[in-house]
Amino acid sequence: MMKCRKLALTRCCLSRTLTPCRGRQVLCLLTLLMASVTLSAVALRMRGSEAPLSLSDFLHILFPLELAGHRRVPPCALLDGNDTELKGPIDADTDSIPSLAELEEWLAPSLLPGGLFIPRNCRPSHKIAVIVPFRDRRVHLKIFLRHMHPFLQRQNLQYGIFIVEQAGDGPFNRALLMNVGYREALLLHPSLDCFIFHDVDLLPLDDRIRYSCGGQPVHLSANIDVHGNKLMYANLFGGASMLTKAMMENVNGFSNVFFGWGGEDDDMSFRVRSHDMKITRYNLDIARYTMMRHVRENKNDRQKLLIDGRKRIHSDGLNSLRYERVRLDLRPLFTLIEVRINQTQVLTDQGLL
Ligand code: UD2
Ligand code: MN
Repeated sequence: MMKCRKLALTRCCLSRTLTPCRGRQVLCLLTLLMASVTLSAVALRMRGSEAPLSLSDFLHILFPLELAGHRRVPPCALLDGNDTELKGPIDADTDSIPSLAELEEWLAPSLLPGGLFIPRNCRPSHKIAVIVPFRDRRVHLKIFLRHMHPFLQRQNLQYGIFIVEQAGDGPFNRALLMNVGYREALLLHPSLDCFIFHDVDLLPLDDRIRYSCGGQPVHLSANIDVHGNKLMYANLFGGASMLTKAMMENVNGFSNVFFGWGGEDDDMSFRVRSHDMKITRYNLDIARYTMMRHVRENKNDRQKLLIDGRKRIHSDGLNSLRYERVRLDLRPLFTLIEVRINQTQVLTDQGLL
């Protein structure tokens, strides 16, 4: 019989007997465990989607398996202001617009399909999803990807970028798209545990802004140039913010009923603060962001939705999320999730129509 040593580990585990694996049984068992996690993910995925699984879906689901190769490396060092890798203030190029092809040629070799990154030299403490609500901002998206991939990789993070695009031309619903991103990213990668909800037009300007969850929710984009480099108001939670999976579950995610501009960030701010959590921030001299130019959306009166929202927390959110997924694509630099939202249905569900 061929020696297991000469076989790939997985083939070894799947061969008729484990005996020849000798000292490698533990590794074999670990691999089998990872395989079973993957199969559960496949099962979950099949239940959660209308479309049949494609090859790209399978590749996506293999993401957690990649972790098996990282068992023996040391944990990634906590990066702080003193780390030589992190230089403090950084520039952002918002003037030149790259083509997607040149970005892919430059960035894709370090990424897995779907824009996933796994550090090679250390075991990351979190698995992070950067969720970006999106529609009609292609120029911003290209500049965002050019800035964010190197930024996140300098922090040695395991991450994926998930672009959640709203189909059609109905009123944009940023918060519902965040819930979709959270749900779909977890279906693809059940081991994700830290979620960063990020506007596509915001670029961090300091390497010390760590994109890694802690014990409290973090409002990242505290100091934005177009907002006069000051925190606009104490409870602000819009722009870029970060929550663990447990925190998201605790507050039932975002509200789904905020169609059109504004209010959804304040509703989320209330959700976390009313669940014994405290919004934290980096110092203003670190939490610096630039916002790319865009036309201002029309403001809406959100007073009533916000006040009533306080009663809706546990009936309006992840547990009432409804959407139709029209596309799931593994692009080289990001995972694209396109969804159609039925505004009438969402509002009727909450007794708002
Ligand atoms: C502020 C908040 C934002 C959100 C919004 C109100 C900050 C820095 N930003 O952003 O988080 O609370 O107010 O809803 O506090 N988007 C598209 N296509 C659209 C419209 C929006 O892709 O047609 C996405 C995109 O990621 C954008 C984000 O939604 O960055 C927020 O929309 P915005 O940039 O138009 O709103 P803004 O800057 O007033
Ligand atoms: Mn904006």
